[in-house]
Amino acid sequence: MRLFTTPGTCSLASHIALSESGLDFTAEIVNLRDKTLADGSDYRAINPKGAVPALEISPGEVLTEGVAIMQYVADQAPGAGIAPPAGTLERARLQEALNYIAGELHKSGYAIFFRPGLTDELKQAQMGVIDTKLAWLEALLSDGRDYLLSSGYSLADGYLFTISGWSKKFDHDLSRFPKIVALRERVAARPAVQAAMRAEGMI
Ligand SMILES: N[C@@H](CCC(=O)N[C@@H](CS)C(=O)NCC(=O)O)C(=O)O
Repeated sequence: MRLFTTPGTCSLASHIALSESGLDFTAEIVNLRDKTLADGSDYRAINPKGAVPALEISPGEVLTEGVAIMQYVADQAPGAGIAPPAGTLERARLQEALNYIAGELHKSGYAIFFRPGLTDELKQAQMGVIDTKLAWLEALLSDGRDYLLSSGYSLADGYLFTISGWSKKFDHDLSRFPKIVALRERVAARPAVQAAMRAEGMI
């Protein structure tokens, strides 16, 4: 399989999932500015949406959307234990967390910071939006669990780690969410996470 990824973006979450899975894959770096691959070819020939991540499962069979990619990967490697079995309530809890991170935190939250020409006023207002979204996850962790699912580490933690990593880039203060900060430290210490970050030149 080939993962199309860009360092510093949301595709790190899919890279982490693949790294945790133990499946065979290669990572291809996409230049998102001009939508090209390392050999200069047009990335949109792989993913017409022009966004990362994309996973080429076999020639011509390309899966897009991070939440779909991560769960496909987890289901190919059930022994890795990064997603509860399909059909269980715990799997629905995983989908609940993934959907929240994708829709609320990623696209309606942090992604706004990437908009060109964002004024300081709008940036400050968006910090408040993100704080509200993070507060729900902080509350979820208040029962003493180490990860977003009470059953343990899952795809959702790799995704939260990836997206909340943008706080540093945009001077957003994460210290008001100590349980999320502690979760981030646990995720960062995982060998598979370090391998994915190293492969993307992030550490
Ligand atoms: N709905 C997609 C969104 C992916 C997305 O927003 N990717 C960003 C990087 S974090 C991207 O490729 N942006 C460039 C573009 O859309 O042109 C998913 O969840 O996978």
